[in-house]
Amino acid sequence: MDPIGVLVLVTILSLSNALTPIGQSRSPKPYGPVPSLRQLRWHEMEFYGFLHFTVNTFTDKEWGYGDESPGIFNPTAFDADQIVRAAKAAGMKGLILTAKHHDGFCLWPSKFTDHSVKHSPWQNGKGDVVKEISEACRRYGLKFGIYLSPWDRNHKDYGKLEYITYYRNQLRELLTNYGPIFEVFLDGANGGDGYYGGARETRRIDRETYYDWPNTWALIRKLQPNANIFSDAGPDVRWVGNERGVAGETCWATLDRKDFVPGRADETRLNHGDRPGTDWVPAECDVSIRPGWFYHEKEDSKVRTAENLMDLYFSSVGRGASLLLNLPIDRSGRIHANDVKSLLEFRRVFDQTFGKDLAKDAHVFATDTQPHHSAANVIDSLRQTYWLSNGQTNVTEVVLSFSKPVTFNIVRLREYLPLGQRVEAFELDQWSDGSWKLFAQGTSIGNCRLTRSKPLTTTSVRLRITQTAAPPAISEIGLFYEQNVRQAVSLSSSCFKASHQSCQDRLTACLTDKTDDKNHSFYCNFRCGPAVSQRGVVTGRR
Ligand code: FUL
Ligand code: CA
Repeated sequence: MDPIGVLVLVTILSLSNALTPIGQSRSPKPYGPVPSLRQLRWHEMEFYGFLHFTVNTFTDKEWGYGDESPGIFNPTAFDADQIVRAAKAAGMKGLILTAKHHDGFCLWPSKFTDHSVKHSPWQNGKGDVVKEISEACRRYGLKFGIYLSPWDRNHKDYGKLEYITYYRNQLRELLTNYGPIFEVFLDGANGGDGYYGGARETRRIDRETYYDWPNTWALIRKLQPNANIFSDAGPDVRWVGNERGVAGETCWATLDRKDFVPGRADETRLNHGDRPGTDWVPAECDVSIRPGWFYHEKEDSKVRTAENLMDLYFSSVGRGASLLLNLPIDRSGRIHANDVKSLLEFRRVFDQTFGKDLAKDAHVFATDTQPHHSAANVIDSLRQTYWLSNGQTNVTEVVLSFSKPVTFNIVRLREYLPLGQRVEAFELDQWSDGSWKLFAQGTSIGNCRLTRSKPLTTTSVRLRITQTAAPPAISEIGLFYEQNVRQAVSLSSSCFKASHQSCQDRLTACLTDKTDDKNHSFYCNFRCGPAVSQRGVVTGRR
């Protein structure tokens, strides 16, 4: 391992209470890239929310052109507590707010522009959405993050060097005045037509050089060392390659980061990650609870159901990624009742499912272990304890046996991340009629792997690690029972049917949605269309 790797591991082992191995005499050798402490904390969050709110909420658009008057931003009953309570009730561990979307309107009274809440009638120009949401997050124990769109269709200097100074000035405000920030979300949409201070023209930028990302990342590190930086290229968290909430069936937390540039993404590679990869850059699944990111009354009947949200949880968190679920703030300045209803129902189903871990009563045996890392560590509910095999047998396996039969249909596996992502393939068997029968198999595990099967009733469950790059370090094995499992719900919205439609079908369906928004076809191409990785051209990025 290189000296930086050693330093990271030593830091992790000495600083992190939650992840410090208990009763360990010497540290086993990690495999490949390992997570930083900030990434480990992020992994533990798993499910958090996005809040989209700007002038678009009042113009009924998804992308503002940049010429909207701040005068139209006027929520009638803005209630940060209601918003944060809805997120908390759903089980979210944090919220990321669009402090500035592509239209350039700022939800906080930035010193560097007049295009902000200080020129809105809301709270007589004295309001600050960033302040109110960040403070409510702290009151309710949620972490707070920001989205600051690099693309700004309002600013006169967009495309010139001066704009980079403006962007960094704004970041400085957001990262110094609003408390601890857990994630800075750097969006990949870049350049195209816009108002640009009245020029009303198309501006193209060079995605590789224009933003000078390394220096902006350094500024974020300096101001908020614990903040995870998200972009198409990390460096801490990567885009999963789609906005449907679906990580690859195989999804490595590792990536060859040098091959990626924010705003120019190889979606397939982002979806799966790279093995063994040069850097630890796990995936985040950003997806909306409605077809759009912003609130539109016509989508009140298109809110995802609790079952659909459960499916999203399995296809994101259940594949080692995180779930960043968007909740649009409505024109009153609250989360709409329909969305709250789905969130509460999701939480009820979630708790009913994951509230009882049936593995807790097991007797656990493994083919081989290393000192201080016994097999019993996989059922103690602690991520920082793990079973470590010595890799001296051909088949590495661990068996959970029960004195009375258990019935389950979900298995949850977790690797001990500070030792790197080691397992490459596994199989699960149940003891049935006097022999082992295979019921699930998979590849990457990482932070979390969920397998769903038909209900099984058995006295023994066996995990076999069939391919691994180093002796496996498994921190948790859980067994759960999900009642009333339904088929994945398909919603009426064209853009949600993504997973079982071809890109072209999705695009056609999206375009035939009736709307008076002149940007709609542009937006459909962006959300549903094929990827076009042409530098500086915005259409069809995702
Ligand atoms: C995209 C944006 O263009 C959407 O409007 C939304 O903010 C989504 C999270 O990211 O790139
Ligand atoms: Ca454990």
